[in-house]
Amino acid sequence: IALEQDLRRAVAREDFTLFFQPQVDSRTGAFTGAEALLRWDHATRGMVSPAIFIPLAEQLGLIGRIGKWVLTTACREAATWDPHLSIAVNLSPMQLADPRLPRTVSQVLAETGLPAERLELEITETALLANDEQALSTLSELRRMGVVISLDDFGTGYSSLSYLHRFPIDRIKIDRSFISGVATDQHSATIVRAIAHLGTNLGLKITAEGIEDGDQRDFSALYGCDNLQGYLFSRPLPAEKLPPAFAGRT
Ligand code: G
Ligand code: G
Ligand code: MN
Ligand code: NA
Repeated sequence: IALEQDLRRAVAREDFTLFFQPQVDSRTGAFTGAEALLRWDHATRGMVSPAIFIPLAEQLGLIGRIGKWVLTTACREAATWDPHLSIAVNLSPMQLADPRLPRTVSQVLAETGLPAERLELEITETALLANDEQALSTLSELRRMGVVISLDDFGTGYSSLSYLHRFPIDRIKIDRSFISGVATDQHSATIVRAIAHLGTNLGLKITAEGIEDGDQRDFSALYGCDNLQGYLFSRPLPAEKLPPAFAGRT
């Protein structure tokens, strides 16, 4: 299909941009960093969502190159920020399955000068389900390097609890489908409280995603989410539109 050819061309030309969505400390409101969100600005289709082209990129064997570009671009940008701020980068299941990932990450960190502690890699439960042994050894190695591992879209996958037990995970990101209902729907509120309680007691950090109003913010903060992300604070932005607090001191 046409999209396939376009994607091959886009990869060859590195026709992508990264947006950055700021995150804040739930107690102080200060920025803690941002999540990098990939965009493909297609000539006729407009912005194509990664939800559509990442699976295609995996199928076509293009994910390695796209992933490396995202990682390099995100780390290079974050290296210019205030050193308290971190960058979160999404990894697709196939990236996690690639045994070369730790080496790629360590090369990118060396090349960009970003300290490993400032890089957070977001993986999904699906990625863990798909490649158990490989994922375990890769995540352990990344962790040894000092990289932070977070479990994205938490609560929407399969047996979440066994993953928390089995894999070296530092943070969980509670999916926005639960956060959106915390003030209006008892079930959502109960689920968010339970996830935050469980995570905190397992020694994990918790991010609440998709915060759109003050009630969702207050609820998430009250029940132990240390980090908040959502349109209430900021939409995903091009690097040059990030707030002044992101500017490095040099
Ligand atoms: O930002 P947006 O709503 O378009 O993101 C849609 C989906 O694409 C989300 O699930 C997000 O995690 C994923 N995504 C965004 N950027 C990247 C990326 O750089 N790599 C991968 N693998 N997924 C991404
Ligand atoms: O799957 P992942 O969590 O990586 O995807 C993040 C996606 O959520 C991005 O596409 C981003 O644009 C979107 N997003 C971020 N904040 C909000 C929000 O407050 N509301 C909604 N509806 N979407 C959000
Ligand atoms: Mn994410
Ligand atoms: Na998510």
